[in-house]
Amino acid sequence: MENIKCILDQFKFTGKLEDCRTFGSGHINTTYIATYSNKDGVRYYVVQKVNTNVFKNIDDLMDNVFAVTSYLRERIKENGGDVNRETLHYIKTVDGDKYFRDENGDCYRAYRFVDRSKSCDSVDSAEIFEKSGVAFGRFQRYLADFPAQTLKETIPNFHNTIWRYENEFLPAVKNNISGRADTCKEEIEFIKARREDCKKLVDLTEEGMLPIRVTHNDTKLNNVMFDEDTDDAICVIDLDTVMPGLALYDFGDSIRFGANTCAEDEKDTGKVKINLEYFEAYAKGFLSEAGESFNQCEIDNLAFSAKLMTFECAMRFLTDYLNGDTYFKTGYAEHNLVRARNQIALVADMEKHMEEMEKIIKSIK
Ligand code: ADP
Ligand code: GN1
Ligand code: MG
Repeated sequence: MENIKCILDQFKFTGKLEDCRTFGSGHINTTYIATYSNKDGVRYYVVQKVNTNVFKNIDDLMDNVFAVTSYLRERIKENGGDVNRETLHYIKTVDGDKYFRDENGDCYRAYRFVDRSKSCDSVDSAEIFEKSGVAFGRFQRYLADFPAQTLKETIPNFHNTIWRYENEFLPAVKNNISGRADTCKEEIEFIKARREDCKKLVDLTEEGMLPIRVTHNDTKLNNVMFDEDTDDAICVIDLDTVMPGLALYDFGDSIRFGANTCAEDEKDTGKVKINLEYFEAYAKGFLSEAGESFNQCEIDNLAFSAKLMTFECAMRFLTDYLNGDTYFKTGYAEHNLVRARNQIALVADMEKHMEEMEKIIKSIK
């Protein structure tokens, strides 16, 4: 705790430090929960070391998250919500900065732990998943009039799937830095066979068919906090990739993670399937909040977006495996390959069930 204490001292926390430990299962940042006590009881704070390999410009990133959270606070107030629990509340450093950079160049930021909340790494029921859909849909609706041009692109081309294919995946295969290309020939071919899919949403956007909106872009289930008692989804977190994007990215990425019958890194790919009941539940929740403003092209591509976001993630995991695991946190040597195989199995199962997925979307009004 000694090392992290020097970091904690840089923030305006109140009370006496009781405990600080790592927390959560995100693949990018390193998250700590710090416990402070005072005469009224205990208070928890979240402190994060931001991944500067992934996010190159931390000033831009923190400007984005401060701007988005203060805008959201106004929307929540207007709608009679609880501003303390329904969006992140960042805490400035003792010097009044939005984050602290230490002598090694590592960057830390802090916010309040959302009171009486929990996060979930897997979906236990259709109801819970529907609730997360409501939260992400509402997030998009609340940000509908946010001045998108003021947001910095924290990761350029984040969901530009064809760009990732041409500029990241193909070079990774060609350069084979890790020497692992021989161990994943089938997976490489699976991705190559679907090159045309990579362009579809980018092309529709360029043709003016899909509107650019302010989107979250990383809508996996553990990026929303649930109420400990009621299981209501109360607060969308992990705002580092809030950028101009497509509503379809947010929809598709949630399905990729939450409507998989298995964890994203289940090794037995025979168990990996799309859960259509969960797919329907999420679509209902998400569309009940965000759907009113959607055009027909957005509606028509919801099912496809689930497949595309899963495909993109498969390609990103495989790319990272080929590059020698430099992007995602991994727990063991083959972790990225296991994740890529899992996501490939899910794409294959979605392809089998695409007609049913389309039908489900049509049935939702
Ligand atoms: P990463 O980019 O690594 O995914 P996140 O911002 O999603 O980082 O944080 C990782 C985990 O930490 C979350 O999944 C959640 O469990 C926990 N967490 C983050 N922020 C909060 C918060 N304000 N209150 C409670 N838990 C949080
Ligand atoms: C990362 O940060 P986290 O764990 O919520 C990644 C997402 C991937 C996801 C795969 C900034 O999300 O894009 O879909 O892992 N975030 C970033 O689980 O790259
Ligand atoms: Mg996260």
